[in-house]
Amino acid sequence: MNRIAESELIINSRGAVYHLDVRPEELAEIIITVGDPDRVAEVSKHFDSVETKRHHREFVTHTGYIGKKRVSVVSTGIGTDNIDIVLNELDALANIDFESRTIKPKLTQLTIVRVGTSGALQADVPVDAFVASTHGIGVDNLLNFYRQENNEEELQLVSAFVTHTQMGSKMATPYIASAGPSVQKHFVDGFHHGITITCPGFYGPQGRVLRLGLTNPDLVDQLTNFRYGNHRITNFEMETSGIYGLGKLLGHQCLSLSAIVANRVQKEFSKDGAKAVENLIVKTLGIIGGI
Ligand code: R1P
Ligand code: URA
Repeated sequence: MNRIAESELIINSRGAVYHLDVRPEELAEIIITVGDPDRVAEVSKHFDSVETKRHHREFVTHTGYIGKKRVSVVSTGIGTDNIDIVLNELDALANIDFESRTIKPKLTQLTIVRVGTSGALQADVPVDAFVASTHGIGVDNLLNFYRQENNEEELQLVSAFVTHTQMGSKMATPYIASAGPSVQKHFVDGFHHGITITCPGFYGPQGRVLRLGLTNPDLVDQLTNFRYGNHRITNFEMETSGIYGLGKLLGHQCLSLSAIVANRVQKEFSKDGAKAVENLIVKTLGIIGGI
């Protein structure tokens, strides 16, 4: 069995993984990820009990129980560079033996549900609504560093996206990954469903103009108008494609949920984004508690 070197998997003096500062026994198999570190407590305040609280950099982790179900909530910070760290360290906690530094013979499949905020790209996906992402198309480059595995529909969809947007020559090659079907099937009622575009920034990469000109001023319109069969793009954010891409390659079931705080077509922003996020947290925990 190959031993993973100290430089590749970094374990601190507490026996915890480097960035998250979490030990294997401190992580549950159902994990909610949130971007904002302050949102971790907004989730765990609904737990029946909390057994572990860890905090290192932007990575806050609370593990506790909803009824008999053990759940962790972990903050990722913003962006897929952080998702590379969080997904790899969550998987290491579950699937690498920290004593022998070898991959466990029997792998554990984690359920990972992102509860985040997002900007809608369709007029009929209003502020304060919820989106469950069927796919993440990443224009952020992360998955291009990994050997990807896609089915035929995913390849055709991302190819249609590249043809439609002409992204890929000057920008990173767009990649695609899908939601985990066994978790996705529980999040139907009360959610809009569609493709999420994951960007490497909030302003230019999401077509926002403050003081700088953009290479593609028509980006928002192009994404709004994209169709592939019944698929359309519902929203923009900054983590989904990384979670779906790495989660799939590592064998986990992932779903990205968003509270819509901005509508880029209607040019509106939620009057109470915190309330929309709270509503999504309560709805998500209710569903997870009942799975
Ligand atoms: C940008 O404001 C951040 O909000 C969204 C984006 O994905 C990005 O992380 O998600 P969170 O509210 O979960 O951070
Ligand atoms: N998060 C994003 O990344 N974009 C938005 O427009 C709103 C939240």
